[in-house]
Amino acid sequence: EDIGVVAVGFSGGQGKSGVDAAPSALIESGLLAQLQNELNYKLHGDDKVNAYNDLVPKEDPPYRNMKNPGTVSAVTQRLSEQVYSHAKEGRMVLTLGGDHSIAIGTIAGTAKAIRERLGREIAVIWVDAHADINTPETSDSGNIHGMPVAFVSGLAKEEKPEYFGWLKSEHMLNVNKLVYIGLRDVDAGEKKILRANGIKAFSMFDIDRYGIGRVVEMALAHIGNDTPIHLSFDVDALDPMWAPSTGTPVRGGLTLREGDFICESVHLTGNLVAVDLVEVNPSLAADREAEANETIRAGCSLVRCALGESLL
Ligand code: DIR
Ligand code: MN
Ligand code: MN
Ligand code: MN
Repeated sequence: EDIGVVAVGFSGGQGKSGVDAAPSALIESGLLAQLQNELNYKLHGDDKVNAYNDLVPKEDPPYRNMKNPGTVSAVTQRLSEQVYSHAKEGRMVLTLGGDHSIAIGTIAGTAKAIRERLGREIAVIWVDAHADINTPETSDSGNIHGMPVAFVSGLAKEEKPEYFGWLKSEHMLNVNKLVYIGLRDVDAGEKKILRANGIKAFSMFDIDRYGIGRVVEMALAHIGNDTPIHLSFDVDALDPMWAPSTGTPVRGGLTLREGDFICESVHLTGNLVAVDLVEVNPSLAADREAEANETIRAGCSLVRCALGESLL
């Protein structure tokens, strides 16, 4: 089986440097070699990390309260083209971030390719402590990694091509095909958006109440059988016990096993078309070496599970 690999060394969707070093850390720890040698995938695409420095404008002042809007727009547009070119060949696409703003590009790319190739809409399973569905106007931080879902679903609209106006209907995600797992830090404005649009979300409360098995079952039932699935996994969905090295850790999260279980279950559907792993930040650890390594190890585990390693 063929996989398109996109390694995105990008941190402009939020304020902390270091998340751009994640793809190389994941690759150096052996992730791609394992996919190739142990899971027998044929890898295409990036063998080194793309920093997209050529796309960074000379000046990038805030626009509609967004920080680095021109940079994030240009990088995600390029990324959407890369992901599209893999997905239209029928490859599953693995994107290693970077912060979660990059999902604007990855989802835009798969949505367009799957529309063209299969005439289908994709579903997105967004695993995260956060909903990342702020519009520029509801965001307190101005960080675009808190807004990607709003942009790819058309809830945040913008005409100017240099500020995400390049997103067209063929790139868009239908919010009925979106489901969240792991939420526990959702802004007031985001809660309004989730409610107003009837978006399906399983919080940590739901996981405690039903258990991860039933939650995943319900999430997959919501999406429907036979729907191509894009899994966007923010490592901060995991409890900081398992993934301490991330920009916005929130206590009370998923165990590593629960995270792996989500990935395994999505793999088992046979409908996975894309995986993002984002927000690993090896430089944000109190006890650097140990905590960074734990987080990288957790990220590798999630990806391997999504690609079928635990199948017997
Ligand atoms: C907050 C934090 N909701 C924001 N968001 C994220 O800045 O919009 N942290 N995504 O990872
Ligand atoms: Mn998050
Ligand atoms: Mn918050
Ligand atoms: Mn996120």
